[in-house]
Amino acid sequence: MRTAAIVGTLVLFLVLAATLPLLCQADETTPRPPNVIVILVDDLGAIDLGCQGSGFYATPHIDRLAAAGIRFTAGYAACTVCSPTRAALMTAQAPARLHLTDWIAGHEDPEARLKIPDWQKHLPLEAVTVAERLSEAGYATASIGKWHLGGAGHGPEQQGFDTNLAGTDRGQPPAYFSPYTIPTLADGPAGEYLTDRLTGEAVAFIEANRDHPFFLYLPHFGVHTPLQAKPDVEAKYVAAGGLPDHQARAGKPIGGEKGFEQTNATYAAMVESVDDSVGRILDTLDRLALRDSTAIFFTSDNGGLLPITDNRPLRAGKGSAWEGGVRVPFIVSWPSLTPPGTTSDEPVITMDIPATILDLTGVGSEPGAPLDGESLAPVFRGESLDRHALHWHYPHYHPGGATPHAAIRAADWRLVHFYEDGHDELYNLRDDPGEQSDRAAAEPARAAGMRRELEAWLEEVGAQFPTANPGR
Ligand SMILES: [Ca+2]
Repeated sequence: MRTAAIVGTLVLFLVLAATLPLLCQADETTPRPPNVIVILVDDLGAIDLGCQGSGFYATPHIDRLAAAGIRFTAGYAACTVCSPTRAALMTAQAPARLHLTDWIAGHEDPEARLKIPDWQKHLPLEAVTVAERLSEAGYATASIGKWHLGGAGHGPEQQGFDTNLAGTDRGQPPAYFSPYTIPTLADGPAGEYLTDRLTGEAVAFIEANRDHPFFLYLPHFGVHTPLQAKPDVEAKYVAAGGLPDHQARAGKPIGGEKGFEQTNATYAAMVESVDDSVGRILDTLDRLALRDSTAIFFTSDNGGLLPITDNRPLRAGKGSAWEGGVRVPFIVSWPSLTPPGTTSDEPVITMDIPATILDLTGVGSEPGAPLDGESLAPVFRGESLDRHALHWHYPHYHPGGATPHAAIRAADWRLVHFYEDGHDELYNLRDDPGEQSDRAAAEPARAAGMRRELEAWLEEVGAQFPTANPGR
């Protein structure tokens, strides 16, 4: 008891010692540390925003956010499915390094040609998250929305978040209208809409911490299935020529102004509700005079799901080996650092978000922990990153048809290696963003070089590989 009290006092002292220098910055001599907001939309496709080229979905508030900062035109998710990208966002480490390489709980096919590795089905408690680093530095932290990195005992509360609302091991909500029956979120009034509710909780968290540095992680369930939208919003898109979800799949696509077949009015309304959320967050920051002291990151965890949305000109969508599976919107607004209204074609990836946060808040990463992301600070200054390539590794089968593969992007080139038969495909994304013309045979030296670079990276991060399936 006495020992516990002494230890407790010591811990309290250490926490205060670690926290005070940061909190003391809140006086008149130094600006307080920036607040950080990360808005992660689930399954939002690369072309699903007005500022990204959608002619059908209306996203004025996200477009406003982009106009206030940098929009990356070659933004990538760390994986083609949910959980690995979320793990990468929390840790700044690649899914291949974490061995968390598929959506939890994943998909097994005993008849498949290859046997998938014994992968990690929750984010290990030893992993040091950006929330833990910020929390140790004195930030108030909240995760409001989808977690999908493990259940009880492996939730946001165990990974540095003071508050967890709606986060569970589940990858989608049972329902978008209350009663939600999400164990970590009290139901609201009947008919309340989940995206609005999470936004309200986020606004309340910002208001409660207006005088204290905060980290708000807002991983919306929208726009993941089940497709359920507010009827009045959906009606607007029906009036604009779209079709409700139950009709859209069988209906004739109308095509947007750029020929995109984004016609699902239910999905469009779900996107608009997320856009409304961003608008309310921005309005709250303006109202509390916090906009200039708050950094905002906006992205998606994987590409858009076909045929609900359309990722063209990119090939395919969520769960695939192609650009449509991993290209996502990627926007950063860090007042005083990101020049307003700019775009960058620097290829960037999920892990860059925590790396940037840890760098620019001054908090820093856990000593000794490998970082697979880069701080985007040089890009904010108009420079390029000193990085040769981005990498992906998916040693799994996806119900949508993808087979185990890995990929690398260097400059304009992207090589995809398929584990079943060992063949490579090579695409020049500048000439061929839709990955229609495989150049592997025409450029064997380039393909071999990129393959070697990919293999070296997989070895460096300790990736797990699929093996021959003895049961087949
Ligand atoms: Ca997802």
